Amino acid sequence: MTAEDARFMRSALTLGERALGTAWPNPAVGCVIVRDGRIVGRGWTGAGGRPHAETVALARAGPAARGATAYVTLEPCAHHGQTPPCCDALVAAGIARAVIAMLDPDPRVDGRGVAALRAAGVVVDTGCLAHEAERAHRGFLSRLRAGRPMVTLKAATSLDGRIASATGVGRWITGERARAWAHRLRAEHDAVLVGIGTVLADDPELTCRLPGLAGRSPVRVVLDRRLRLPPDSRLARTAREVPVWVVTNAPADPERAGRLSALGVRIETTSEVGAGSLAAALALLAERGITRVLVEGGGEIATAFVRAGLVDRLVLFQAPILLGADGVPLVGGLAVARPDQAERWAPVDVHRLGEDEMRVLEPARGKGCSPAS
Ligand code: AOF
Ligand code: ZN
Repeated sequence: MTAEDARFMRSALTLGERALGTAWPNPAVGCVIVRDGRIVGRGWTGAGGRPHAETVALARAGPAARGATAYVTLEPCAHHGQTPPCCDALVAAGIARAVIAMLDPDPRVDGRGVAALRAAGVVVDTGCLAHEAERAHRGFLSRLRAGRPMVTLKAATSLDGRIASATGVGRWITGERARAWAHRLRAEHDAVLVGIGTVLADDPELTCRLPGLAGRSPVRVVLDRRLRLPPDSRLARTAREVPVWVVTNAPADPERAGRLSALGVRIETTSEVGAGSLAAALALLAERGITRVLVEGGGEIATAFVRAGLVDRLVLFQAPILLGADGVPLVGGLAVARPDQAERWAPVDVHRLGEDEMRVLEPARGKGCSPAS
C-alpha cells in the first residue's frame, strides 16, 4: 500500500460520507476510479442504498475505467440483489486493480467479492485505511453484528453540564454555529430519537433545516410508551413530509392510534418495558433498516442510554455559561462510588464553534469500569 493509495482511499471515504443518513439500510460506500494518477470517476451509495457506489463511479469514468484502479471503502458486492454484483461491473469495465478498505461482513458478500475479482484476474489489495473504514461503516456494522443501530448521543450543555435552566428552558444554550452543526448531525443520521417528555415540553420539529440539506431530514422517532404524542404537535402535523415513528407499548389506545395513523405517523409496538425497553426499541429500528441513530434527549432518555451502555458516540456542544445545580443535568445519578470507577470517554474530535465548543467522545472501552449492557 503506497501513500498514493492512502490518498485516494481517503477521497473515497470522504465521498462515502455524503451518503451517511441516506444510504440506509445499506452502508454509505465511496468509490474513486483512478487512471494514470488522476481521478476519472467518483461515486457514493445512492438514497435507500442504490445505486451502489461502484456503479456510479464506473458510469462517470466510462471507457477510462479500462486498466484503471478502483478504490472502494467496502468490498464490492458479489450477490445479485436489486442490482447486479459490483464485482462483475468492475471486471466488465476492465478495472485492473482494486484497492478495498475492508471486507463486507454481509453474509451474502463476506469475501466473495474479493474472490470473484481475483478469479477474473484483477489485482486486489485489502486493508487500506481499514480502521477509518470501520469507523465510516460502523452503523452498518453495528446493525449487522449487534442487531442495533449505532447510537450518537447529542447534547447542548452549559459549562457545568446542564441542558436546561432551573425552569426547564433549554432554548437556546448554544449559539447559532453550534445549532447549525447539530442540524448537520441530523442529516448524517438515519433517525433522530427523543423521548415523549421532550416533545411535550418543546414541541420540536427535529428536521434538518440547513440550506441545501433540507431534503436530508432523518426519520423522527419518539419513545412514547403510553402514546401521548399530541395530534397537533409539530411532529404529527408534518409526518407526511418527514416520517415520524412512535415506539409505544401495547395495547395502544386505538382511537388515538387511529388519529395519529391518519396523519401519517407510523406506530411501532414493543412489549418491553423498563430496563430492556431501550434495547428492544433499538432492535426494532435495526429491523426496519436504521443503522445510525442520533439521540437528542431529553435528560431522562440520555441517562437511560448512558446507564444501559448504549452510547457509541457522545457529541457535546458546550456553551460558556453556568446554569448551576438547579439546572437540568445532562445525566441523572449514575451511582459512581469513585472517579476511577467511572466510565471513561476518549476524546476523538474537538471544534470551536463561535463561543461554543463541540467535543466528540467515544467510550474508552477497557479503561475504567465497563458499562452494563
Ligand atoms: C457495494 N457498494 O455502494 C453498497 C454495498 O440490497 P442490495 O442489493 O443493494 O445489497 C445490499 C448489500 O450490498 C449491503 O448489505 C452491503 O453488503 C452491500 N452494500 N455494496 O458493493 C455499495 N452500499
Ligand atoms: Zn454492489
